Amino acid sequence: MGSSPWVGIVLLSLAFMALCVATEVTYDAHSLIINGEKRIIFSGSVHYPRSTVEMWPNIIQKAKDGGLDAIESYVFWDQHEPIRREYDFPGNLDFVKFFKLVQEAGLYAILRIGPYVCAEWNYGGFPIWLHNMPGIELRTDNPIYKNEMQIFTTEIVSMAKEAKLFASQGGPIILAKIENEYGNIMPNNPKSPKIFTENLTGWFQKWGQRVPHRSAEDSAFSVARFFQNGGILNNYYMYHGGTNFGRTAGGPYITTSYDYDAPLDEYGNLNQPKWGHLKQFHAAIKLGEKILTNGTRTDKDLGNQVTLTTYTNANGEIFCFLSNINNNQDANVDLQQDGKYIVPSWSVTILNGCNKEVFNTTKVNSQTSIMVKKSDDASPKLTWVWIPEKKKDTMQGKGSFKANQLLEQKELTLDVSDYLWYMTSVNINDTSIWSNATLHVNTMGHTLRAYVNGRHVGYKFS
Ligand SMILES: *[C@@H]1O[C@H](CO)[C@@H](O)[C@H](O)[C@H]1NC(C)=O
Ligand SMILES: *[C@@H]1O[C@H](CO)[C@@H](O)[C@H](O)[C@H]1NC(C)=O
Ligand SMILES: *[C@@H]1O[C@H](CO)[C@@H](O)[C@H](O)[C@H]1NC(C)=O
Ligand SMILES: *[C@@H]1O[C@H](CO)[C@@H](O)[C@H](O)[C@H]1NC(C)=O
Ligand SMILES: CC(=O)N[C@H]1CO[C@H](CO)[C@@H](O)[C@@H]1O
Repeated sequence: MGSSPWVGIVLLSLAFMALCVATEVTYDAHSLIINGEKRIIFSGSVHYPRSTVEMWPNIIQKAKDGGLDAIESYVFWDQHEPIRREYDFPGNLDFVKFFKLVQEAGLYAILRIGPYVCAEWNYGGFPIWLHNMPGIELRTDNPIYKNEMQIFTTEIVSMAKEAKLFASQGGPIILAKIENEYGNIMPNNPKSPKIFTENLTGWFQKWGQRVPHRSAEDSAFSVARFFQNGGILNNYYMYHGGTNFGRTAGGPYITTSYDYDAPLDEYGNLNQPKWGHLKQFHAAIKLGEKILTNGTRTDKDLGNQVTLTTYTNANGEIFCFLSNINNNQDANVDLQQDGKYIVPSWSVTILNGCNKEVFNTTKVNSQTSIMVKKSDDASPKLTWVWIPEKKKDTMQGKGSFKANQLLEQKELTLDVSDYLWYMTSVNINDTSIWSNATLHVNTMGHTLRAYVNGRHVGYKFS
């Protein structure tokens, strides 16, 4: 067959390109430019240690099906260097494998190295040995901290480079970020595009508090507002929240579930209608990608908190947003030859060509799923398991000892336990005083429980 060799050559060269070709990532004031194309990027946070390795391909695929272009994750220092200079990347800590799966699914990746990540993670991702280094001051211009930070960051970047994870090496990582939520330095650089790293899909859960919920409509509204205002990359925090395994939950009082009311629930199921509504929203915004990233914007105030935003490019193509941020009045907007629109209160309508309504944030067309939890009689019954506190480790192997003051708890417990018992004895002979005694404890601790003669007499939560 005459044509066979030709087909063979084409396939070979494509495979070669897929393996080796670098992705060029640059930017201007209004866009992220990937291989010369101005792009709008939808990204979602999925933290690899908050699910199992077995769950990763499914979560990543569902994120792609939901219209994401990229997956973002922090790197969790405390997990990777639990003991100083002893690095660990087994099982669901294998971030290289995670990012490779992201690439195999055809998605980009965003790497946020920290080393401080916050993330409702135990001690914000800092290892406890770091806290206990003499003379250290975290997240400041402190030589001890900076040295440790540099060594860890270099380790992570070297691993990513070795695995060819960066876009310049043909890998998926188009953006990388150092530090996190460093409050006093958020300068808005007019030369770089608007990137939102944490538009929240919900909120984290605390013990004893109601389950957080953010509606699909409100999530879509806030992200639509970001694109109306010139945004080009939105990262959902979280797209899949997952689970805080072991002692990884931050404090105080954050639960083991980190479901977050995210588009994918704790177990990786679609959280409908949020997942579907955002998917439709992504598709609507992508219709205007070329114009939004390479056009000029004008805002027209239509009164009563209603705004028409028009993007126009050099070819005269247009793309519009109609927003109504009035939270109790719907608006009737007449755009003359471009049509009449009802813009419900607290909503954004997207108009392709400025005359065709392709999406509005309040109209949820995707199905609502109702999860039914069934007991699985075929499998062995789940039972409660108790794990005793590691008392010996807790006291740095010292068991109990005497002190005449409250102690620095992280240093003493090495964070293997949240608790520390303080015991003292006082002889009070005058029973009239005893019947009305007050216990004063000056402490930064979050929780205090008091016992007198073995009886629980009270507690205080901060
Ligand atoms: C952006 O628009 C200009 C015209 O203003 C055009 O020459 C250029 O090719 C466009 N760039 C991209 C990346 O589409
Ligand atoms: C948006 O909402 C309005 C008012 O509820 C409705 O008339 C319109 O059909 C919706 N548009 C889309 C694209 O869902
Ligand atoms: C309280 O009583 C005990 C024994 O009855 C005695 O040894 C002690 O000195 C008394 N303490 C005070 C403060 O009176
Ligand atoms: C208990 O002590 C407080 C002050 O410490 C005082 O205000 C209160 O009246 C006392 N109550 C009784 C029943 O003695
Ligand atoms: C919860 C949250 O961060 N939402 C923000 C998402 O982006 C829009 C537009 O910038 C903000 O208005 C929201 O507050």
